[in-house]
Amino acid sequence: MTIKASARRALGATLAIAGLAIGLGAAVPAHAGPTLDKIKERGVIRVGVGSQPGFFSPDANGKWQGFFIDFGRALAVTVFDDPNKVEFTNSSPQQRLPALQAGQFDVLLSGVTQTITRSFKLNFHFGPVVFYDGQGILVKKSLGVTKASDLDGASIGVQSGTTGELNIADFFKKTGKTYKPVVIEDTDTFSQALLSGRVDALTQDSSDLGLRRAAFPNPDDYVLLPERLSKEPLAPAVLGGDDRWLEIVNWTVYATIQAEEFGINSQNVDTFLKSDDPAIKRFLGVDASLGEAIGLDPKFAYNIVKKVGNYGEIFERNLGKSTKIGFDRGLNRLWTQGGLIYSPPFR
Ligand SMILES: N[C@@H](CCC(=O)N[C@@H](CS)C(=O)NCC(=O)O)C(=O)O
Repeated sequence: MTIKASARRALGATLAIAGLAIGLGAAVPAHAGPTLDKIKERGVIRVGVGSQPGFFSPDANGKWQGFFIDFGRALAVTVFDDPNKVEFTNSSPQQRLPALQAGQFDVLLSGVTQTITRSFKLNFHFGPVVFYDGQGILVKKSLGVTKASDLDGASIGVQSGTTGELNIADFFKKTGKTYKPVVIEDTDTFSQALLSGRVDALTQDSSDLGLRRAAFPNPDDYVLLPERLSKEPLAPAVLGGDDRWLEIVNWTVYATIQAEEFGINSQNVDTFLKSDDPAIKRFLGVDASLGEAIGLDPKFAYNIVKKVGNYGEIFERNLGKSTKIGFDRGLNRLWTQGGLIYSPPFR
């Protein structure tokens, strides 16, 4: 046997094995992952949330509404093509992290800040940031304080189990002034503490404070001080150890963002089904190759946009200028418009 012939034979064998592997790869369904298996068996996704109207709250009919709720519904569309196959449970900031660790939730969509401690000590993995926030301080106007660095000796309510506890302590260490922390777990008691005069101020994610202020009987008696004490990137949190579930959460959020980047929304999505743009064809599943490759319904992004909407619609409907909350998009604008909201490519 010549060297050439044996090399040719070896190459042939390699190609045959490679061909077999490719063939097998195409025939074997993508591995579902333990969380997805459990969810499919149960028939519903379990999501831990809070209770601030605008972010998450049941409406008069008991149906959950809000910015974070819509991402839970989008996840239910990815998994079941049904935005209602999701169960929301209110849990305090103190209780929700241990509850995720204990497996009571498949995901937290409760304004959880991504931090290194939560990644390493709690074994949480975070999906894409859905809301870039920062910690603020809400004071009674009658206190006469216009900036946080003027606060001295004030009693400040802080919610237990939140990043707010450390941030406010850090802040006063830096200013060299004093404050009296009043640590409160229950979210209604927290608001009540300011309304009743038990504390001079509340500190929390500024979005949370904005939502509370909007719900107060006399919002104009309270002012959100201009400083932001911290970075609070709010992201979905899942328990580490199930990459596939994390990727489903990731790409569900990205689908809402990518749709906004393409200018596709719940009202016009059907007109885009006729688009000649290959990227849009892949995104909407008109070209099914992408969905087949990732083991999801090729139309999962189409279904999300059609049934829940794109990121901008989710923001505007729950928090935007047309609502009584009236938040600016701010950092939560698309990257193409000066914000930080960005989707990796669907290819
Ligand atoms: N982002 C902070 C605070 C979490 C938090 O308190 N989130 C707010 C929503 S942004 C909340 O749950 N508020 C109480 C509630 O809605 O029940 C953290 O991760 O520790």
